Amino acid sequence: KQSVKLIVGNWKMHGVSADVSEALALKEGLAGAPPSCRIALCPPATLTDRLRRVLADSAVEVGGQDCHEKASGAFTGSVSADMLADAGATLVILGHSERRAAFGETDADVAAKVEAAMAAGLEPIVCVGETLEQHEAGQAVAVVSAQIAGSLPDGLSERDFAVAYEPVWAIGTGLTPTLEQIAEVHAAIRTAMIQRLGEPARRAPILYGGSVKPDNAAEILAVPEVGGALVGGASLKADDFLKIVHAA
Ligand code: G2H
Repeated sequence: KQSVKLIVGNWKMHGVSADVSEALALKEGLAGAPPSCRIALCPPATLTDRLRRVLADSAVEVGGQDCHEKASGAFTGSVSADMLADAGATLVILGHSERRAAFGETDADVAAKVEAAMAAGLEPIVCVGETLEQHEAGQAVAVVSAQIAGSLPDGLSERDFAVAYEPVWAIGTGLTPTLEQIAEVHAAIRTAMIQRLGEPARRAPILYGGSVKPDNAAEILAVPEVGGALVGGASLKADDFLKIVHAA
């Protein structure tokens, strides 16, 4: 095992105060065996502060799932990067395919949000991925390369950040690409990152996301250029998430 993997749980729009018990169980589960990876949970924004308190004396970080591109203002219903940071977040997922598809976020929107995250001192996790139609047309590399070129703002390589490759057709479906496909797309993403930001972009981990489960995590995390995992459904239960953490 080479570098430290980054394992991020994305709770999506799941989680009320009772689910804080899962974060507590995660902390307790890690107490006996300190993990060799970096771990974060990204709950709905309403639980950011609660999880930060519960996880205070553990190594588990808390992150956001999205942020507005402005720090504050008349944007009813939105949450800014500064607000997430104020509530204890250290990272923020940006450009998730559900945001791109359901909320119409473009690469330019994502780049603006990444800049807001950088200004707030949050580490952005920038998501890219092709749809099933694009996958079947053999366009995965072209699609993610274009998303990287458009979604990563200038100056990002001077900061800590991560990219997540999430094939849209693998999200919440139980389907995953072959290990060879993951390796090919991750290598292409690395090339696109370096073309966009230069050599320093080599440091940023590229996470894989899309139906990561306890039984496939170890083989996916062993693929070259897979620097971690972005885990949705399997991050909601501490037992499953712990198994993935221990596979890293
Ligand atoms: C992909 C992933 C988490 P799941 O969206 O970001 O979700 O693991 O449920 O496929």
